[in-house]
Amino acid sequence: MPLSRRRVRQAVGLFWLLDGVLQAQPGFFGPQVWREDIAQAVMGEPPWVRHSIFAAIAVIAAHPALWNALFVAIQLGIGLALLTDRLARPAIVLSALYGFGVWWVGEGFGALPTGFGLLAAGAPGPVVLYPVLCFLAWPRRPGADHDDRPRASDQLPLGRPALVAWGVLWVGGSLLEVPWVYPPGQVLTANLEEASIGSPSWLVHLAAQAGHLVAQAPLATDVLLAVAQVAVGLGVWWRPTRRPALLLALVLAGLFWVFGQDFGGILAPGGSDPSSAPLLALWALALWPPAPASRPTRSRNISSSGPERAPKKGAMAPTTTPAPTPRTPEPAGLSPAAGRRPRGVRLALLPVLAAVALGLAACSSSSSSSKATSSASPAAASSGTSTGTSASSTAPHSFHLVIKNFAFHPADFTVAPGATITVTNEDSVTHTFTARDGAFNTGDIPPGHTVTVTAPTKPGSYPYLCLIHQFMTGVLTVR
Ligand SMILES: [Cu+2]
Repeated sequence: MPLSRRRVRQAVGLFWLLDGVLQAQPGFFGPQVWREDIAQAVMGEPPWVRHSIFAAIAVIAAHPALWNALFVAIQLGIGLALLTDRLARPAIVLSALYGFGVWWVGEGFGALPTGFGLLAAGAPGPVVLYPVLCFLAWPRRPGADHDDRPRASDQLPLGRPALVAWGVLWVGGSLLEVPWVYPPGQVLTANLEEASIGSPSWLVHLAAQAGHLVAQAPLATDVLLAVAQVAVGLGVWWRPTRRPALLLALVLAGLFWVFGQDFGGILAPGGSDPSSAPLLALWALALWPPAPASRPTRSRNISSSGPERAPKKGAMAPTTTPAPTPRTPEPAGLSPAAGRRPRGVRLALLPVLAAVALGLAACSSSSSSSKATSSASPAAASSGTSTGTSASSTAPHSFHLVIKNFAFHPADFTVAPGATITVTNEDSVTHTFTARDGAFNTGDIPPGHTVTVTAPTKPGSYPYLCLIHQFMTGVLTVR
């Protein structure tokens, strides 16, 4: 099972080849895809990110065929170099530079600045994971590590840095589950919906089902996901929990791939990579420890109970076992007998404690954030583009509502009975403007479209939402 460093690099090379092939789809050689798809990448990003992306896209869209041919060549080149192990080092450096560019321009830094990034949805982005994995599997001497698989179960396949990076990735990912900005579960549901756009109908259906499930218990889902990610990130540090943690990582990667990433959209035209979940799985396999020798040797308990040390060449302790074993001698500290380590157990509890703490933090922060959102609504109203909510007693007979960055602007507003409400969708995904009691409904408003509805004639308060993204809510008052 354990992968050598070379195998890890080759696997990443295969991903680069796949991406290169996907990048060669006819659409990418025209300007349209760049303008449309990339507009999605800038959604909700801070201004400087948006501007830089638009500037870069303008350059690419001016000569799309030329640029895309270059991109295809770079990706195939990196893939071939890694796969054949020739020029692996320059290829890794190039992949980091190119990957950073894609991460910036193509992915808006994995949507991390928007508050919509989730490990489940592909954050921080495959183009980040490719180079990171390759640097962790950096060739020691050109061509020298053809088979450097770790053989003893206390050896770390990619060394300790891989564990550190893994922990940062997963524990960091758990922080993204904390409802900092949006109420619990909403970022997840929004991502589920969005990932499935343009995918085959069975996948859209599956994502919708998952979305409904999350909507039933949003906070519990967030907490559960956060706890699982912390367990994955920290569990690999202790030998007894390493395999379960990696197994959990594989399960999560599978769920992420299907529900959060929709296979990276490669089932639909225009998909340019299989997203990050396969990389998470590859990484988990690369960390997988070799099977412990089955012989119950009473070896000395030398190895530390805490985080393990990177393998050393001569680390094997001279055994005092009377009968010398015929095959490979077993390194110290990995027999079942050595498994009783009180301190190790206590340390292994850390991820659980951290998870509980995180869960509590999530709870408290969610309750405060839901308050914050409701009070934030009036503030959002100021950005409304309308004759709108003035304090005057005469409510307007026409009103312009704008949908932008997955929110209604303004969220709460007042109109006269039977007023005309014009709704413009400035996002690059479809939204609706729908009363919870069905008093009005625009139906689907495609990106860039404007739709008009008539306000109810009966005065009162009408809570409304977007049927597709049910966290998008507001209240229409008729008086
Ligand atoms: Cu919507």
